Amino acid sequence: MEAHNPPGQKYIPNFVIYTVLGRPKIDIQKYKLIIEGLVENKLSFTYEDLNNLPTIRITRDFHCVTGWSVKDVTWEGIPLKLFADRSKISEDVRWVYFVSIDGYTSVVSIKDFLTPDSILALKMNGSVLPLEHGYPARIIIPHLYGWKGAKWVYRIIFMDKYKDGYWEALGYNERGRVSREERFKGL
Ligand SMILES: Nc1nc2c(c(=O)[nH]1)N[C@H]1C(S)=C(S)[C@@H](COP(=O)(O)O)O[C@H]1N2
Ligand SMILES: [Mo]
Repeated sequence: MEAHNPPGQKYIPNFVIYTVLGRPKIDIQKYKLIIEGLVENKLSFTYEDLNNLPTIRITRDFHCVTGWSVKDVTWEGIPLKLFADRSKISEDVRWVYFVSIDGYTSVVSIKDFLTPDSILALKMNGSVLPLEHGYPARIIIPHLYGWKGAKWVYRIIFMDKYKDGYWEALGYNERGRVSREERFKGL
């Protein structure tokens, strides 16, 4: 889909599955997505609730910061902006922090979060998101490196101050934009 291959990336046919903290067990009856932080309304969604929200479908290349990319992955999910709108985020919000069931965390700027093709993905390539790719729900922000896309996400926290997630604490970049090769901190 993209006009140019991004700098420093090589295309491979299939995803490498990353589970730095293991593959969690999911009890879908108990699953809840919590929207909190600097919001007027704290929100909670069951998996059924999520499946009743409006979705968009996007096809984008996927880029891991370690140098591999996969062409034309199709995702279907809820625009992340919907969660910001419905919870009424404060105008002081600058960063958004994701917490996953496996204990993984990541952080993105509010600007990247509110991009029209930033989604909470429920489907991948036409099927319900496979467990290893983040079922029941994962973050997909196609213009950022893959590590920002928390799988098995269950808390979305709006913040004024920046806070490191898992990879950011190990030296990876705050923004993580692919086009600018924002791989590491201190650029
Ligand atoms: N919860 C969780 N989310 C995660 C990861 C992880 O280890 N745990 N790895 C990240 C990294 S580094 C990448 S590149 C993508 C890979 O997505 P995939 O495992 O669906 O291929 O997931 C991201 N989200
Ligand atoms: Mo990655």
